[in-house]
Amino acid sequence: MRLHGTPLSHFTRKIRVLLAELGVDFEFVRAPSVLAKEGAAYGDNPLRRVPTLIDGEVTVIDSDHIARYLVAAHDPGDRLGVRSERVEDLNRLAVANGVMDNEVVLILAQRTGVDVGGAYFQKLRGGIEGGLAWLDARVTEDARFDWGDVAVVCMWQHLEHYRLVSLDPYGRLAARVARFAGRPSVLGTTPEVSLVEATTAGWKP
Ligand SMILES: N[C@@H](CCC(=O)N[C@@H](CS)C(=O)NCC(=O)O)C(=O)O
Repeated sequence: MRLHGTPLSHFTRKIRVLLAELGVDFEFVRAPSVLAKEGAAYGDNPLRRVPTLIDGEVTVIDSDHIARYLVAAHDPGDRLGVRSERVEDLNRLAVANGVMDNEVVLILAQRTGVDVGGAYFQKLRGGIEGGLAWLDARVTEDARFDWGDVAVVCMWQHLEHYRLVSLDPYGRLAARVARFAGRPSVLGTTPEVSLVEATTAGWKP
């Protein structure tokens, strides 16, 4: 099984964390960048995004769909609640994913020399802050590490890495992330660890 992604991709990291939690081996195929023009760089995802999972003849795109595919094959009991249909879980996932989407647009715009001071980019930043406040207000004391936590941890540590917005106002969310930060699946996939691993494996951005 091959997972196409980049070392710092937060959407790809959701799947790396899930695979580690499920104890499933895979080959991590690192794309040089998410600005490559050819679909081949993305495991033939026509949208030119990662992650893409290739399992024999099967190709799965989109992190949440990949997660569902993996759970169906490897974790019928769905211990992380990947397939939850509770509205609270769906909304939490949508907001964490949406924050990550906004980050991607801002980072790629900046990286390609676009002026990110305009109204649209300000709105995206507002969406990140609004999303973080929304998530912060809904943090629970639930001890279980679930699929929403996977998304939130990947979102949060990516924001910490890129420092797009101040994270100071979101103390409850920070505490929720800290609660799970020591799990091997999380520790082994942080942006910092991922960059070292990738460089050691000969990856060049
Ligand atoms: N909804 C997709 C989003 C994937 C996504 O946006 N991935 C980023 C990397 S973290 C990407 O490849 N961006 C390239 C682009 O948007 O052009 C998923 O959950 O897999």
